[in-house]
Amino acid sequence: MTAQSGPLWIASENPTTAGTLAWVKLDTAADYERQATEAVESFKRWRSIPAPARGLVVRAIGDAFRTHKHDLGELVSLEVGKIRSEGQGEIQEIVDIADFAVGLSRQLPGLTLPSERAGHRLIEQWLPLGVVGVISAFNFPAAVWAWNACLAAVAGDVTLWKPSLLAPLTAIACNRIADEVATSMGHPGVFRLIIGTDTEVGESMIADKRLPLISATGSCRMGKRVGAVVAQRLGRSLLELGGNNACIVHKDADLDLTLPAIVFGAVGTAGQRCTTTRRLIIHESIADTFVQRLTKAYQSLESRIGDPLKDGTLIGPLVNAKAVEQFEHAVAQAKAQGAQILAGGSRAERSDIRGHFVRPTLIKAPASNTLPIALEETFAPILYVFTYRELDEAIAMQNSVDQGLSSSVFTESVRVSERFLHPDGSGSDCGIANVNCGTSGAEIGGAFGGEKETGGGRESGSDSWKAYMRRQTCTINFSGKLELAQGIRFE
Ligand code: UN1
Repeated sequence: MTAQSGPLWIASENPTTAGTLAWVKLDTAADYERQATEAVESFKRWRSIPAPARGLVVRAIGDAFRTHKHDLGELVSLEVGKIRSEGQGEIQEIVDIADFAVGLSRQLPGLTLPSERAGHRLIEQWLPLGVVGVISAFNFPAAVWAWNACLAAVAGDVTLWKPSLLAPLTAIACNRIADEVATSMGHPGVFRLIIGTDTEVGESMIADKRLPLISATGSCRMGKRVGAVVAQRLGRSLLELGGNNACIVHKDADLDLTLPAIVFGAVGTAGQRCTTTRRLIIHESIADTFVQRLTKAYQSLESRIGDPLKDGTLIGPLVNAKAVEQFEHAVAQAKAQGAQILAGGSRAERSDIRGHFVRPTLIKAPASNTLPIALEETFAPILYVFTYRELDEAIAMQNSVDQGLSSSVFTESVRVSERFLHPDGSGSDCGIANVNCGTSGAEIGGAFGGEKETGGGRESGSDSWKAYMRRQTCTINFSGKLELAQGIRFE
């Protein structure tokens, strides 16, 4: 960040080259104030548009993202270092959630409940909520905004988006597309962007009573601050925070399927997804052979580190120099705590690469299974390996971290899988629990989020839309006389 004369500017860096892509002017607290005031007025107009008509606007936005998928995907690759197919996948996730929201716009349901009083109707209706503040992280610089913005738009809300300062160009491009489509259809101001620091803009936003909902994605530390400030004003927050996700591999697992699932989960997006697989908990009887295969796979990945936009690359850079330092810190801690580095463990140093690259890293925990660093979420491609004897022990290990986002078990046994998903809640304690597929790469159709320090929020599919609306319970008396509930007489 630099203070040139006048406003503050930030550089958007290309993590592949460590060079600057562009300079972006930061918004100030005064800019925030203006945006928030205008947003409230935009909301009053937008909420009066019928939901199916709002859905038509979101449909056109989805089409625009279909049209620009290639270019936007490349921009994501340039700005945060995702490999080409993952950059494209990110924009596909926008198209998917737009489609979902369009369908929803014609079926936002209410409820009719039986009244205890004759001649009365008891219903619930869902109403637009207001201006939604969206705080997003660098690792899904477009899709997570769209999860919020598309649902908010069909719900009748206006979105005020504060993106990560590590990915401002992606945010400018995406918001401009949505805003231009909506404006061309007669609805300016529904999609808003504010690019600023946490202190200048973030703090104003989370303390602002005009924003009934703050939806924030990022670190647990950030979420605790957002949650506390929003709770202080009795606002609503939707938090999607860190994960420390594990795969349990049972002795009867189909290892040919398990291996690529774990490799993608652990090293995909260079280990920078909230859903990245960070811990492998494997049955001791198969641990040696499987870990050998995994080590080989990790070694073969070394030649696939490089420019994310080049064909054949599987591992792009970490987002910045600080992320590389955190990676190195975690590896040093693991060594000091008695773990063994099986693959990787250092920066990727090759004459043809200059940016923030590290080697995919496999670390075996000491025989005691005690490895404090593995309880922390390090946003890097580090997979810690633990072993177990009894399934209950594995489930307890998987649940032993502060976060509760995603989890999975690999098994051919219905008993094992049902134990993991037990309806009494004694299995996985995460918001996402999969069988025979990895911890990352969720579809938009399900609710996305997790428990404990992951924050408890749910975004994207299923009934997550409810967070963006307010519920109203209505009792309508058509009996012609007044009757009180609970049989109360007041004469
Ligand atoms: C995130 O890392 O914040 O399930 C979101 C996944 C993606 C979304 C991840 N669809 O890995």
